Amino acid sequence: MESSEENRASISETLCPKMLVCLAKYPDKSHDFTNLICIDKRVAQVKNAFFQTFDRTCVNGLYWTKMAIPVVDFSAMGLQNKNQPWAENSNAVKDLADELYNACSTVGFVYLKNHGIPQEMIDSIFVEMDKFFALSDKVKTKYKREYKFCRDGWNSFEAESLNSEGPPGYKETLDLNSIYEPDFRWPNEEIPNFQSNITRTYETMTELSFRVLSVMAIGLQLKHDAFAHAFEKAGTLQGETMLRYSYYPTITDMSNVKPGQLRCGEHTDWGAITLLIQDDVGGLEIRNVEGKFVPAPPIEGTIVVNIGDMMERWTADKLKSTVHRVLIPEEQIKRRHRRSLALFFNPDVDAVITCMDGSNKYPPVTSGEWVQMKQNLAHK
Ligand SMILES: O=C(O)CCC(=O)C(=O)O
Ligand SMILES: [Fe+2]
Repeated sequence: MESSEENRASISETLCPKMLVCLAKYPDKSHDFTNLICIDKRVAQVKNAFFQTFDRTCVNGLYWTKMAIPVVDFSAMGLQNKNQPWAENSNAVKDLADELYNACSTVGFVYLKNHGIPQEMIDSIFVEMDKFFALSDKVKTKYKREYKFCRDGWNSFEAESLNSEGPPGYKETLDLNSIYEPDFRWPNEEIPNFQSNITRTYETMTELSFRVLSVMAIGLQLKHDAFAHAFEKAGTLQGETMLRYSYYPTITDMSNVKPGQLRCGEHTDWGAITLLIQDDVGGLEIRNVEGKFVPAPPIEGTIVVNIGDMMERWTADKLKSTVHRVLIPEEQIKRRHRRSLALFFNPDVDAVITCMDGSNKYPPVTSGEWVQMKQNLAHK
């Protein structure tokens, strides 16, 4: 940016505990910085940001770039207001539904802020999960996921290729699906209170997912409960919802990395919606409509929601399931371990996914058949 333009900018900076929040004001409105996010080693949080790395601008020594992924304020339906009644035709909910629809029908990814999941809960779940990944492989093997007949448990290092064409992801994961079944294998012996802590988070994320689905349904001009009936068995063997913690180990020696290997290969998610909470390391990228991968950096206090393949089918392509991946950072210093927590909020095994607009664009398929097919590809 030219220095004359730079002088017109008045940017106030407030240091948050982990993040620099930059608020840009252009008195003459010649530049709208509400859609920009600050980069340059520090990540900033700006209302409704859009990110495109190829379009970088320097203002007052800070680099700004357009965000590809909208940030939507979920307050009207956030869990912090869950005791207050809400009306599907209130203006606040309708506006939110429009914003969410716009994001999910174009980008397929959105950040939600003011979602109402307490930060302490998120922090404590990362602590609990890290305890699991710190166990020896011998102990973790007690909880191993056996693919043919089980959707729960630990996937050892490099066990999964989400991009079935490419090498396996440089990661381990812990999958929790049928957590309400009495014989669920909880590592309570090694990690006291693991079950109660994880269950509490699972239930909170599930509650938020139902709210997100309600808002999506309204945005699609459907009744708010149009999707809810298909998610009644989450947490049982008849459910397909899965909580997954991904642990991407530190990469100390690049010679251990296979050609073309990523932390998580290029893929779309298989199910309805995914709620994703990442730590502060970064590396997640999504493919934009021009086919370019653009960063989806961590933004403190937000969670990412993205559309999966089943939701795309269900809505006859109105909502978009977008390809994404997690990179291995080029710089050594960034190759420290990374973690993410995802709730794949998926319809029950026997739920039949039929195009909601009655178009028959895709033949009906059960959620169970669909997930099984995808899983077989990822774990050949
Ligand atoms: O770790 C992440 O940020 C994303 C992982 C992911 O996309 C997945 O597990 O489906
Ligand atoms: Fe994914």
